[in-house]
Amino acid sequence: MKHFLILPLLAFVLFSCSKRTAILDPILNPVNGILRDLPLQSPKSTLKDMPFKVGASVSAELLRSNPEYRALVMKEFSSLTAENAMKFWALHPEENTYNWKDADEIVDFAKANGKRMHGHTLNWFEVPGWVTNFSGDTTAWENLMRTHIQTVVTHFKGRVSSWDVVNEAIDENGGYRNNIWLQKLGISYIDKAFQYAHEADPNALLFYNDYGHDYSPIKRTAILNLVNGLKERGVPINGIGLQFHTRYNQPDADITSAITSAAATGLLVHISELDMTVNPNSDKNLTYTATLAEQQAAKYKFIVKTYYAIPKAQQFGITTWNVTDGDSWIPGTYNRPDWPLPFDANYKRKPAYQGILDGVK
Ligand code: 9MR
Repeated sequence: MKHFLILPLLAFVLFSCSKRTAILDPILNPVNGILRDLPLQSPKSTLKDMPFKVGASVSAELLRSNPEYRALVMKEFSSLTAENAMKFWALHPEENTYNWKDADEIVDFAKANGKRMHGHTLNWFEVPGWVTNFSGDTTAWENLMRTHIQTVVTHFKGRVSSWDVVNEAIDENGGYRNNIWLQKLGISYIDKAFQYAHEADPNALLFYNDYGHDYSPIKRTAILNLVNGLKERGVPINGIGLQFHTRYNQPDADITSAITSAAATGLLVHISELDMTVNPNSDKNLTYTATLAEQQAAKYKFIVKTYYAIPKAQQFGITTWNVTDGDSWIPGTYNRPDWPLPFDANYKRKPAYQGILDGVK
């Protein structure tokens, strides 16, 4: 009789030990060493339960083909941005061809799962070849820009509630970025892009989105001057997107300056593309230690805490750029190992995840 009891007990003890070892022993984790799935603060709390929207940029292809990715996105986030599917080259690859498939799939997914959908982006320097090769006078260029913006905004009207209208119009020295729109239309292209978007959907919230607030005071000042000028001229702008492709060792004071100065515009503030390199020097042999992961978590926490201190009415939300370390754009773009996000490549929560939750404690 006794061994009927002992066997299950033994199995349970062995099972518990093996789980514990797997969690604590970095060598047994096949992917990134120290990563582990954190227990949640309470069984039900996820990023969806934060006091403001928490989103991620997503890929249509991964949502379609990867059930774990899809389940994680469903479970954790309350807002989505298309990583690439709404870019000019994705939606409008030829002059008379629009390709809505990927973007519509993401928007349908967001709607079916009760998530806010943020649009990215109506105007950017990255354009398809047909735009680069387009020839025409100022009116023809205005028409091209208006047609694109209004066709896209109209297509998603009522389904996409906010847009990054103009993306990255300021260069590293604080001047206007020398892109095709500046060359063909002059600086008024920025005002016009907002006006065209507003005409097509007066209910959509319109954002100016850029990077560098956290590490470049010159760029930050130029961006704030730009958005304050838009406001003063009565251009329909509702918010400012701080991309925040930041670093685990960016000084706290820089982060505070970036967030509080954006809030001082009175606009909605969206931390729109948050990720955090732990390998800013591109060390090809770097490993992700527990210390590095904890430092990263502390910086995530500081960002969230600082954001949570701005007026509630301006808290549009925080969006991470990509979902996990496995789909981050950073390792491929910079050809280096990196672990920038709150989830590891196995879809498990990292210390950075807990850092985000702790930021609003
Ligand atoms: O993550 C995006 C990557 O997959 C694309 O190849 C790249 C070029 O379109 O854009 C990346 O996203 C960028 C975003 O659209 C604007 N801010 C910087 C982001 C990272 O480069």
